[in-house]
Amino acid sequence: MSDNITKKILVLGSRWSGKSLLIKRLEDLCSSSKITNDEFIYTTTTIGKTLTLLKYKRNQTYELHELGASLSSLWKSIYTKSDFDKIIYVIDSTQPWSISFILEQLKEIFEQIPIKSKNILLVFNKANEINSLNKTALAELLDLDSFWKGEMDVIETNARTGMNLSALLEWLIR
Ligand SMILES: Nc1nc2c(ncn2[C@@H]2O[C@H](COP(=O)(O)OP(=O)(O)OP(=O)(O)O)[C@@H](O)[C@H]2O)c(=O)[nH]1
Ligand SMILES: [Mg+2]
Repeated sequence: MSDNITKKILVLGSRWSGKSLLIKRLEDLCSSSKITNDEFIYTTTTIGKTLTLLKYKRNQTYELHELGASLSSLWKSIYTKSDFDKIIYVIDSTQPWSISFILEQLKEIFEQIPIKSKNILLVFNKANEINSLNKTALAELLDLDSFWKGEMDVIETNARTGMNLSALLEWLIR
């Protein structure tokens, strides 16, 4: 008999970066009733925190705790109260002007949450949109190589088209 595994995942990131849509996509990927590609999935701004349980195979449960960006001033009081196995930080690739703020936020999170950088995933969402920056350009703007010595994983996704969603799920379950 195999042991049941439950992992707690914190999902953070800038406003409208696509956290809720990515979570819905992951839920769909793990369920048997698949959303068709042309089906539009609606999300609304997350106020406070949402918890989504992702069931993978028969014995694995992933608790996805999304903290909405509209109340980011309260994040610290929420995330310092619990322990998390992994963090997914979602960045909107079409908004390079918000990168300096994101960098400051990431440094703060890293100082306040005791977690190894290999358990943090940066998701460059809205990739392949007409006005998006690519992975190389965003990694440079975020100074990833010198600040985190390239230890943090990065995945480019598009929650609308479903691009790289399986790579995101693989990172989660590994
Ligand atoms: N074009 C495009 N739109 C996206 C993508 N991902 C999300 N969106 C859209 O961006 C908007 C915000 O998405 P949400 O998932 O609600 O964003 P969020 O990060 O949860 O936002 P908060 O809860 O306010 O922090 C919605 O209109 C989504 O449909 C993407 O990859 N491409
Ligand atoms: Mg949301």
